[in-house]
Amino acid sequence: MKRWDALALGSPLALLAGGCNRVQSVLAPIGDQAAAIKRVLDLMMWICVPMYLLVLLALGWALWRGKGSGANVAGDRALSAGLIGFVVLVAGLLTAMTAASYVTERTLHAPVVDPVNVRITAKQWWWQVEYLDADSSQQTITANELHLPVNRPARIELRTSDVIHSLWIPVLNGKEDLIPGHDNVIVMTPRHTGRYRGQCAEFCGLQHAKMALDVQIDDAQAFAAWRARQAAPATVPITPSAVAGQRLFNATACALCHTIQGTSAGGISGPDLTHLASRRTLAAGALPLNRSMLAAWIADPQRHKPGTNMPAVPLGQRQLGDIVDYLMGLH
Ligand code: HEC
Ligand SMILES: [Cu+2]
Repeated sequence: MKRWDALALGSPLALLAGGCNRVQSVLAPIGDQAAAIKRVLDLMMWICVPMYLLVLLALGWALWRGKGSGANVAGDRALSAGLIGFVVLVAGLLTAMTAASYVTERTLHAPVVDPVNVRITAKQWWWQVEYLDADSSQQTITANELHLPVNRPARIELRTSDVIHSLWIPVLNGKEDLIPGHDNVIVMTPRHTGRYRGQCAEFCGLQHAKMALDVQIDDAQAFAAWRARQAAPATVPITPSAVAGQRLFNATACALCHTIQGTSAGGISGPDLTHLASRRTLAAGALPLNRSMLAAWIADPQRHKPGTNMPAVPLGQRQLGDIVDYLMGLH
């Protein structure tokens, strides 16, 4: 069945993709823009693969013919005519590919109606994701995860606060750079729900490879519910250990780098942790988010992501446990 699906996609390459995972594949687009890019790829494959074979055949024929006796005037004349035809064919096909690529580029940048407005700021080495809204109480901020509703365009402003990065969510669109002092915009219109993955596609330093983005496409209802949860202030801790954890968080260096909305923690050099426990990954996809991984991360960030801009803050076992209790309660 998979094989037939792949064939139906119409690309020789899609056959190969049949067996690969589809979370982060240009060959299995789930958005309008990525689908448009893939159509150009398909066209180029359908033109270039046969042309390549044709050239190889011609080469084989020339080698085989070269072994025979010398000139054959009538044959040479047919050969010239054939060559002229071939040149015209090549020029025509190249023009068709250029035109297709131009038209696709235009559609990728076509204006959109009623988009979800998001701003992604790349940092060494994580993504800050803001949901923009005319109503400032609905403006929310998260990190390393992008939630979008299906069948509605998202207009994403791209910024960076340090070096050049590049956002690449292959199932949704091509790459777009995030350049210091120059805002870019990328549009993505997802057509399928599910969990996908993006990553930084421009070498940006030590942990460039661990700069992933967890992408979740939901139906409109689930997306609205997620937005509403994100707009709520942080859960107030109740268990004694979580209460102690919050006190510690605010008393140590954590609060200097991290914001937790509705508390005195207001640092901005690290990811916003207001709804940390609702995420699925830690440190831009470097680790899955669960209790033990969170404890391991806080105890020694450099071990899991060498070079990361989060230092290890000295904590006793008990204190670490309290902070983890507090953070795991922030849904
Ligand atoms: C000097 C600033 C700084 C201090 C101090 C700091 N952090 Fe961080 N923290 C960061 C940065 C930067 C990142 C992003 C790291 C990355 O992904 O490369 C981060 C990431 C995290 C994450 C993962 C967030 C996510 O979205 O995946 C958690 C959880 C976290 N820090 C908790 C803490 C706790 C708890 C403390 C105190 C014990 C602390 N941090 C102290 C800067 C800091
Ligand atoms: Cu990067």
